[in-house]
Amino acid sequence: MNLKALIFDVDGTLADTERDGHRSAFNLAFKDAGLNWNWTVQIYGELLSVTGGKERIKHYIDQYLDNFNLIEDQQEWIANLHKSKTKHYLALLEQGKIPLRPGVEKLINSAREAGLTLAIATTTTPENVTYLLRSTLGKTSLDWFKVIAAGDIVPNKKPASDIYDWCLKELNLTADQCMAFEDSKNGLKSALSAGLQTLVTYNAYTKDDDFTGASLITNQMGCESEGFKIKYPENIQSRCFDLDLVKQLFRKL
Ligand code: XBP
Ligand code: MG
Repeated sequence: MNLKALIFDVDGTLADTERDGHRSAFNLAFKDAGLNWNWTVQIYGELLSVTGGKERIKHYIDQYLDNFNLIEDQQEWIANLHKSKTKHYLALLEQGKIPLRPGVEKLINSAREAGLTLAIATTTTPENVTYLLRSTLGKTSLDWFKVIAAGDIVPNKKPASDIYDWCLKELNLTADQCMAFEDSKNGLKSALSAGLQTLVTYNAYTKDDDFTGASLITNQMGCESEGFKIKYPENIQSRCFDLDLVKQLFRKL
C-alpha cells in the first residue's frame, strides 16, 4: 500500500507552542479575570497531561485549588475564561511570536511537491491552527491541508483516537495509507489507537514521555544546519526528516 497522506499534530509538533504561547495566554486571561492564578513552567508541564484548554482549567480547579466556589455555572465560566485565553494566544501568533519547529516547513513543502495529501489532527482550538499556519507559512497554506481536524469537533480528546478517526474519515483514507507526526505520549496513544504509524519529535515538555510504539523518536525534524538526535531506532543514517526517510520508515504492505 502506498503512502498517501501525512497527518500532523500541532502543539509541540509543528511548533513549540506550549511554554511561551499557550501558557502565557492562560496567565494573561487569568490576570484579566482578576484571578491570582499563575501557571509556572513547572505547573504547566504537569497540567499538560490533560489535553484541551477548557479541560485543563477544570483539572486545575479540581486538583490544585481548595474549595474554589463559583456562584454561576462552572462550565460556562470556564468556557468564557478559555475564550479570553484564545484571544491572547491568537494575538501572540499574529505578532509572529511562535515560529515553526526546525525542518517542518521543508517536510511540508517536499510532501506537497511529491503530491502527498496533508492533514492536521489536533486537540487545540481550530482558530489556533489557522492563525499559526497563516503567521508562519502564509495565508495560502490553509489550502495545503485537505483536512484540519481540531478541538471540540469530536467528543473525546487525545489520547482517545477520535480526532484521528474523524480525520481519516474526512480524508476517505485508511490508517495504513497515512503517517502521523506527534510530540507527546497522549498524541502518540491517540494516533496508534487509530491504527496509524507514528513518528515522534519530542520537546522539552515531552522528552521523558513513554513513546512505545513510535516508528521513530527524535528531538526535532532537523534541518541542514542542525541534524536531529535519534532516540529510536539506532540504525538510521539520515540527519533530518526528509521525505525519503518518511518513505523508508513507512510500513511495506
Ligand atoms: C495540545 C493541547 C491543546 C493546547 C491548548 O494539542 O492539548 O489543548 O495545549 O490549546 P495538540 P486549547 O498537541 O493535540 O495539538 O487551549 O485551544 O485547547
Ligand atoms: Mg502535541
